[in-house]
Amino acid sequence: MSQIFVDEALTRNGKGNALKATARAEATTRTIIISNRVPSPAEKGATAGGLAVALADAVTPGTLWFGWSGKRTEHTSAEAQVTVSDGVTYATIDIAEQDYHKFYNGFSNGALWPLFHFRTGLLRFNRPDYESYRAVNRAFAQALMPLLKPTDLIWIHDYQLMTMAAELRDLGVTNRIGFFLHIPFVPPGLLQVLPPATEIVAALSACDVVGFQTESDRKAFLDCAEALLEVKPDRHGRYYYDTRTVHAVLTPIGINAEKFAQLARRAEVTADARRLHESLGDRALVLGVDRLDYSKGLPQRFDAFGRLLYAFPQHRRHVNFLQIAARSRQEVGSYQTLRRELDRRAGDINGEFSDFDWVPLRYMTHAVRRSAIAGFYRRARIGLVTPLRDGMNLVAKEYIAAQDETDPGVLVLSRFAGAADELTEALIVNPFDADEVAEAIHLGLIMSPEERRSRHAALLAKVNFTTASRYCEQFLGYLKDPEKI
Ligand code: ADQ
Repeated sequence: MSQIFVDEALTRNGKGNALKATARAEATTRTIIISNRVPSPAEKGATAGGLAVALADAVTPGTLWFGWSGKRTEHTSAEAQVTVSDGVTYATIDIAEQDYHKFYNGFSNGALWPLFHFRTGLLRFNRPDYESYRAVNRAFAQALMPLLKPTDLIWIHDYQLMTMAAELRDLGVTNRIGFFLHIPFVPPGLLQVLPPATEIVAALSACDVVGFQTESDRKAFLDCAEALLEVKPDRHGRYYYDTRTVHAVLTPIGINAEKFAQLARRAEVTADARRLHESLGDRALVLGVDRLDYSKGLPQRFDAFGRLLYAFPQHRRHVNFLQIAARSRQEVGSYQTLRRELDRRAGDINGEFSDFDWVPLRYMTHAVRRSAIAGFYRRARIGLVTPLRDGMNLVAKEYIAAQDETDPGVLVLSRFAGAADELTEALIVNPFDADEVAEAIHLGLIMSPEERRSRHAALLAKVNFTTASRYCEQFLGYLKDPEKI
C-alpha cells in the first residue's frame, strides 16, 4: 500500500528528507477499508470469521478501517468514534437495536446469505428488513463523509454493504470505490428470486471495481448485470453503467501462510495441543473447523463420518473425528434448527459406534483460540472441509499451511468451496455424497507418506502464493489504476 512506501521513505531518508516524504504522503492515497464489523484494536484471541482474519493480516499503518462497533444502542450513531492504534485509524458507529435486527439478522443473514449460498428454501424476505438494510448502508455512508479526503481509495467489504457505494455517490462522492464480495454470487435465475435484485446490481455498479473469489462468481455477476441492467460487458469484464465504467475482477483471498505455519509449529508444544494429543493416543485425527453455519455442510459431514465407520470397519477405534463449530448468528432461526440437528446426528453416531473406551465423534460449539486451532490442524491426519457452498474457505488454506512438511496430513475438500478452484491436489469431493466423502477420508487415512508429501508440497506452494497480502495488492492495484486489466 502507498502508505508503507511513505513510512519507509521517512525512516530511510532521515529528518532532512522528511518534508519531501510528507508532501508525497499528502499527494498519495490513503486506503479506507469498510466492513460491517470492525474488530476493536484490543480484540485478541478467539474470533471466528474469515473476513476479520484475512483483513487483520492486511491492514497496515496509514489505513482507516471503518464500520460497526459491535454495539447495539437506542439510535444509530450519526458520527463515527475514532481511535488510532499502531498507526491504523479505527472509526466505528453504533447501530440501533431495531435496525440491527432487520439489517443484520433480517435482510443480510435471512435473505442475502441463504440466497448467495444457493439455499432459496431458507430465504426470508420482507420489505421492512430491506428498508433497514438500505438505511444502515446510508448511515455508514453519512458517517464516513466527514472523514473522507478527495484522494482516498474506498474499499467496501461484503454482502452487508452492497448498497453503500450507491449511497456515497448520492452524497456526491467521486473517489474511486471498490467492493469485494467474500461469499459466492449467483446466476441471474437465482438472483431474481430476490425482489430488489435489480436495485442491488445497480447499487454495486456505483463502484469502479467489484471483486470476486472465483471466476464463476465473477461471471455470474456479469451475467446478472447484463440481464438486469441491460449492459454489455466486454471480454475484460468491464461495462458502462450510468456515468462510469465498472470493472468486475477476480481477486481470490488468502492467508498469511508463513505466519500461520509459524503459529502451528509453536502450538505443537502448548498445553492445549498436548491435551489433545494425550486424549487421542495413537489414533488418527479427522478435524473439521467451521462457524456453525448451514453453508458448511456439517450434518452431511457427520453422516459421511458415520458412513466411514460403517463401510470401513478397520478404522473403528483407530480414528477420532473432532468438529469445532463455533456458534454464530444464534438469533436467526435456521441456525438454532441446525444446532439441534447436529446434536441429534452426533448422538446417533456415537450411540451406534462408541465403545466403553472410545467415542468416535467429538463436537464442540465454542470458538477456540487461533493458536490452539493451528496446533490441532498440525496434529490432524485429515482436514475435512466440506461446505455445500463457500466463497473461498480459509480453513482449507490454514490446514495446508499448518502441516509438518515431512509428515503432512490430507485435505478433503468440497468442490463447492471457492478454494477448490485452486487447491486441486486435495481430495476433491461432492459434499452431498456421504459415500464419496467417506471413501475420500478412507483414502486419506491409508495414503502413502510419499503421496501425502507430494500432494502437500503442491498445495503449500499455492497457499504460499495466493496470500492475504497478495489479495490486497491485487485488489488495490485494480482500484488505483483504471487502466489495469
Ligand atoms: P467464513 O464463512 O467465516 O468467511 P472461512 O473462510 O472458513 O469462513 O474463515 C473462517 C475463519 O475463522 C478461519 O480463519 C478459521 O480459522 C476461523 N474459525 C472458523 N471456525 C472457528 C472456530 N470454531 N473457532 C475459532 N476460529 C474459527 C467468509 C466466507 C468464506 C471466505 C471468508 C474470507 O464465507 O468463504 O473464505 O469470508 O473471504
